Amino acid sequence: MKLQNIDYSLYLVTDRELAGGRSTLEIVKAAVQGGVTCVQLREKDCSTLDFIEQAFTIKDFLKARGVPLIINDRVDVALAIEADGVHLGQTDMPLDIAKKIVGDSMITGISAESLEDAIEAEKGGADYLGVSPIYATPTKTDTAPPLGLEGLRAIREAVKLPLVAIGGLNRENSAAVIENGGDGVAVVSAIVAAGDPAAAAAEIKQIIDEARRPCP
Ligand code: TZP
Ligand code: MG
Repeated sequence: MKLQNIDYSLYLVTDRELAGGRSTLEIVKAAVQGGVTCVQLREKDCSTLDFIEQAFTIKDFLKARGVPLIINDRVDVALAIEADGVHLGQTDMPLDIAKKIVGDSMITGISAESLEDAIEAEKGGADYLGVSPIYATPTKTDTAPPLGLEGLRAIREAVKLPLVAIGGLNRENSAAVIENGGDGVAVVSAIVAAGDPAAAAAEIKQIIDEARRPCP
């Protein structure tokens, strides 16, 4: 059965290229210590064997701490390791086919690059949306045009699903994401490339938590 009530507040997306020689497990451990609430394992250039072995190791670490693990792109890898979820972009496996394959065993997240994508993914039964990108980012350059906070707000008004914003997010702009309808902030470089990923995660987490608190 898929997990319910996932806390998407601070959603780490891994990237081994930006880790400065540190292992993905090391980054994940530090990020979770800092307060990351959800982890997506994103591997673009490794063998299937490497992906699966790494995913099992990271799953063991996260499971013991109650932090969900979501696999990027690869429905087969997500099933193989019994991940908590799979995340699919607009040119990955279509949602209806992925749902046929994974059934009710895991959550499915969809990258929405437009209002239309968001509405369609909600209709199709996605569990959450990655709203992408909010800002242009050197971490991923083959993106749709940035949606900005206006685009995030428009999607917030149109769909009920949890919205996890991604693209150029960091301690400077995470509060604005929450204030404009985001349920979570997804981050690659602001944590993975940080000298102290635990401290970077803790700082962004605190900013998110404070942005949620009602004004006194
Ligand atoms: N999808 C849309 S933008 C992006 C992904 C995976 C990369 C975000 O990276 P960063 O370093 O947090 O801007
Ligand atoms: Mg993808």
